[in-house]
Amino acid sequence: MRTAVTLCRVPEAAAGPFVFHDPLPDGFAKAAAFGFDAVELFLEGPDAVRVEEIEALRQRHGLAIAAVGTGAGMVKHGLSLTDVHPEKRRGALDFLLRMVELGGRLGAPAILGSMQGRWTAEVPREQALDWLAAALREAGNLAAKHGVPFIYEPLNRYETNLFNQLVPAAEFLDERGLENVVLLADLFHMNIEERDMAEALRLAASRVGHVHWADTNRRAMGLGHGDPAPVLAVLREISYAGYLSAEVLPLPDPETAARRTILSLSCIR
Ligand code: LER
Ligand code: MN
Repeated sequence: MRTAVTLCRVPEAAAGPFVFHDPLPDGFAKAAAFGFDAVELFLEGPDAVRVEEIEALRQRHGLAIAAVGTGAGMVKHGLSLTDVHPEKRRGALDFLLRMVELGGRLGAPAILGSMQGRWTAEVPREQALDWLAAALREAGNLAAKHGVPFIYEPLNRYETNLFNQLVPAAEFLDERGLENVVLLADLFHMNIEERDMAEALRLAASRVGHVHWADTNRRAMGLGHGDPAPVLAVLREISYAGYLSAEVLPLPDPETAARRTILSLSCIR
C-alpha cells in the first residue's frame, strides 16, 4: 500500500475535501516534504496544465501521480454523464475521456465521481445506468491502452443516487462486463452508507482499486471518531496494493491534515 495526498487547483472546489490548494510546484514540494509517495490531482480540465510540467514536477520530487480527479467537469463546467440533454452528456464524455488521456500519459488512472450525476424524473434509473455503463466502458477501454485501470467511485446519497455502496457497484461492473474498471472506496462515503465497512471491502475485494483515506467527519484520519484498524486489517487481508489517498478537508490547516494522515499510515511503511 502506498500513500497519496490531494492537490486541488480548481477555484470552484476551494472549499472541497482537498489537503493542498497551492500552485503545483509548491503542492508537489509539500507532498514530498511530508513523505507521501504520490499526489492525487484535481485540475480544471485536461488542458489546464501541460502534461510535461506535471511530469517534470513528479520526477523532481520523486513522486508518482496516484490518480487524476474529474470533478471539475461537474463543479466547474456543469457536466454530467447522465444529463437529460444529449449535448451535455456528449460534453461530459468528451471531458472524461480527455482526462483519462491526461492521466494515462502520467501513468495514472482517472476517477469518475460527481460527473456520474443521478437519475431523475426525466431520466429513469435504468436509462441512467445504461449511460453510466457506456461511459465506463469507453473510459475503461481508453485507460487500458495506457496500461492503467479506470476508477469509479460510489458516493453518499447526498451526492448521487446511482451507487452508494461498494457491493452493488461491484455487481454492476460484473453484470456489464466492465473489466478494466475498479472501485474507489472512499471511507467518508462508506461511513455514511455501509453497514460494515470492513465487510464491504472484503466482499468487493476483487474490484477495490483505490482508497480515499478519510475519517468520519472528512478530516484527516485520526481527527474524527472512526477506527482505522479494522479497515487496515481487511486491506491487508485482501492484499490491497493501491493508494491510501488523503481526500480530506484541510482542517485545522493543510499541514496538520497532511501530518496526521502520514501518522495514521506509519504502520504500512
Ligand atoms: C470525490 O472523490 C468525492 O469523494 C466526492 O465527494 C466529491 O464530490
Ligand atoms: Mn472521494
